Amino acid sequence: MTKTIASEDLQFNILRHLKKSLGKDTANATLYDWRTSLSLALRDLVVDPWFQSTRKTYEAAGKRVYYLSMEFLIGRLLEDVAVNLGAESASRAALESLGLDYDEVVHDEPDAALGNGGLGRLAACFLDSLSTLGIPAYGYGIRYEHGLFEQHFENGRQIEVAEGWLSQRHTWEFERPEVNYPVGFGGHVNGTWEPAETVIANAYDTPILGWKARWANTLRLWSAKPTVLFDLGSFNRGDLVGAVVPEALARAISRVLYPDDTTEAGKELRLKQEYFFTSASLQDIVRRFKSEGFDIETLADHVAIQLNDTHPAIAGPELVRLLVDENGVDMKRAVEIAKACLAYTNHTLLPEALERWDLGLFARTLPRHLQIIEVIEEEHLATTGSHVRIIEDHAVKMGELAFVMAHRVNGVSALHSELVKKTVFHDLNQTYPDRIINQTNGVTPRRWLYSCNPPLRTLINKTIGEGWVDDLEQLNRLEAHIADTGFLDAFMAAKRANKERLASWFAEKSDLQIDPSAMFDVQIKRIHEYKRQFMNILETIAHWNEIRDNPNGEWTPRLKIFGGKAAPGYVVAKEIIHLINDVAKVINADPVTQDKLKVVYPPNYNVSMAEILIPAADLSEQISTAGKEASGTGNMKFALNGALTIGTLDGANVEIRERVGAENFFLFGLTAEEVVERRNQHDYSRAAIAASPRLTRVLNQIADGLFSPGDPGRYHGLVRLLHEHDYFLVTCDFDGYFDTQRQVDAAFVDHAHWARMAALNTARSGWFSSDRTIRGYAQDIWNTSSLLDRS
Ligand code: NBG
Repeated sequence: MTKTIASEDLQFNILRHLKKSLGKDTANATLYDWRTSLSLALRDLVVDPWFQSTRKTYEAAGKRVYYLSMEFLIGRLLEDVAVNLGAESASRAALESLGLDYDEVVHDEPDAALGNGGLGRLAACFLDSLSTLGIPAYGYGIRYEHGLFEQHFENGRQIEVAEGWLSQRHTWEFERPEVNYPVGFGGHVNGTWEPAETVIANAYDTPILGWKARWANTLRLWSAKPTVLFDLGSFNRGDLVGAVVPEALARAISRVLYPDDTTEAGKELRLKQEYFFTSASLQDIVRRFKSEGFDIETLADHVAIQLNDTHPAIAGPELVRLLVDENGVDMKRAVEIAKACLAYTNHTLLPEALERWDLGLFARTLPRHLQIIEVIEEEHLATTGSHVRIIEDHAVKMGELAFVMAHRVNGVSALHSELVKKTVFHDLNQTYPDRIINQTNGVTPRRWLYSCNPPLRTLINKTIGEGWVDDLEQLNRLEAHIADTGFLDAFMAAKRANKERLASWFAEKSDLQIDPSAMFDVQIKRIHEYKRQFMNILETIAHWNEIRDNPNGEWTPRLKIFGGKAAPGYVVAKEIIHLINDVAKVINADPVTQDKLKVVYPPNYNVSMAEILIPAADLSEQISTAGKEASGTGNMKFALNGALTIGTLDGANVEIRERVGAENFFLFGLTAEEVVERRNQHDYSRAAIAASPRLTRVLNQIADGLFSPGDPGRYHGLVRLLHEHDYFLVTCDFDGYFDTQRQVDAAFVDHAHWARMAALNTARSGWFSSDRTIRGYAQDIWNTSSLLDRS
């Protein structure tokens, strides 16, 4: 149990850090100084639980989980730490007595945006749950100097600007100069591998504290350094630029996050990043294992390695290499041991996202690994009779490699796992029928309810106590209060408070006046054709048309909120962004629809923005083409915070609907099977457009330049795409979507009924905790358990 933290002590320590760690006095302290001092004062309190957890882990001599991920989309940490320490009110009070505002200080922290979207955020939620559950674990990744780019809008267009979170001191990390490993690239194999170049991976550790500070694990991120800091020879010859080249080349490896979530990067630097962090992590894992004196034969009894997508799939051959070349294990046995340690999570079925490396590039960069992969492939083909190759069409297929080298492969929602079996890994599933399992994603309730939604947290605590925070299924106890109008009123009052908070946030950022009683309809996620922000904005236009046709009708006021970034090279996604901004400009300026419809698209959506938007949402847009969204996790956050979903039968929407009840969910659209059938029909999109006067009208308006008056041709490409190659079936689902939105309108004005549906969404979302997900991984994949002493 945590000790109560007194605000006087905290204040003393804040002032001590201000003076001794930052060298500032109170008269000259900036917001940054105060935030850093508070962070350091709280960080001091994290160290003991962190050490205790490490000690317990060594004592137990059991298994550790190693979560290898190219991405950790963490967001801010200060509030997280304060909450887990139980030091939120003490921090508030300490700052207040210093004349400072806690919320302002907390919001000064830049997001650690070391990820693109769902996959990276899931990794962050998993770290939180591993610590809350007391499962000994390390997260391993890359300490990117520049995280996900900052998004700006210039005349409605997305502009990318480099992000610089490390330009300030990152208070939460501890540099470990003594923990470093060489990572080689290129060269030749003459019996042993002689790499042509080597960089150094240097560790930085961030403690990850669990709920009530009962346990803390470590996130270890690697930074690339050169073996020789400065080429003095070049310098002495007068070549100043040449002298810094080795350093620049080495550092390039951890310089920047690839800003793409679903298309293959295919670049040499990306392959180097993947190998860089995987190799450093595995060297670290083997070193730790050996330091405990265990026999290398027992590696899998102590080490569970989870591959977050194929990005670290090189772990298979790398672990074999370490066992064979550096620990004298026989090749066949090394492959067996590696398989027993490794498991792989698939996060997407999109063919363009399945990593394949050009064989020539791969052979040049990792010649020893290519040899090992040949051995792995040969053994796989010979022992199983399978025809699925790892090396094919002059490429190394990382999905197949990860699959073959894993003892378990999992999808991230029930539907997705079934589709993994039927599609991408159909043949491998026949060969290894027990290997694919499902672990439906989850989200951490600490960040995604407790911290981000204080009004609702307070109401829930008052109604059922605080046990739900680390046992989220307890939320079902709220159901006993569903018939109580007092409870429902309080529930909607909490929602209203969040909407008002958001309205003032908008007022601060722009001159837009928002009416908090309008329905807040939110779609926030990466911009992608399959996620169909395009369909959402088309429906918005159609709705606007109908209001204009009948301005005195009974319209339910709506605020359409969009948020999200497009990959810099994804042309269509960027056009969709531009269109949304252009449409917003026209609609928001229309006096006829003024108080009925508004469209906002705040730039630079990130974790912190999600924390303001989600609690304020009435309606959650989860409208992907069925079969394309592996799971979704935003969908869970919305339901948990009492938003109703409008969505397709895709990803985890299916399970959300099952749990919250079909009557509390707005369903529309083709199913995954129907999507496949429809694509086989001749000219399906033209037929759908012709059958929908509403859609035809909207597309004509766009094509006529109604939203781009000075540049009428601006969206001809987008409109043509829908006619000729509507791969994501926007046209086919449009009418169903429009009609369902009108049902939402009607439901929203029945306040009592809406309140009941919203509260039931919260009450029945407990299963979507990442604690439940991690328990599933621990039991079905890792075979490990909690070391928490619950007494
Ligand atoms: C994403 C899927 C989401 C899923 C997250 C986490 C990638 C490659 N995939 O549907 O698109 O929720 O992974 O599993 O980012």
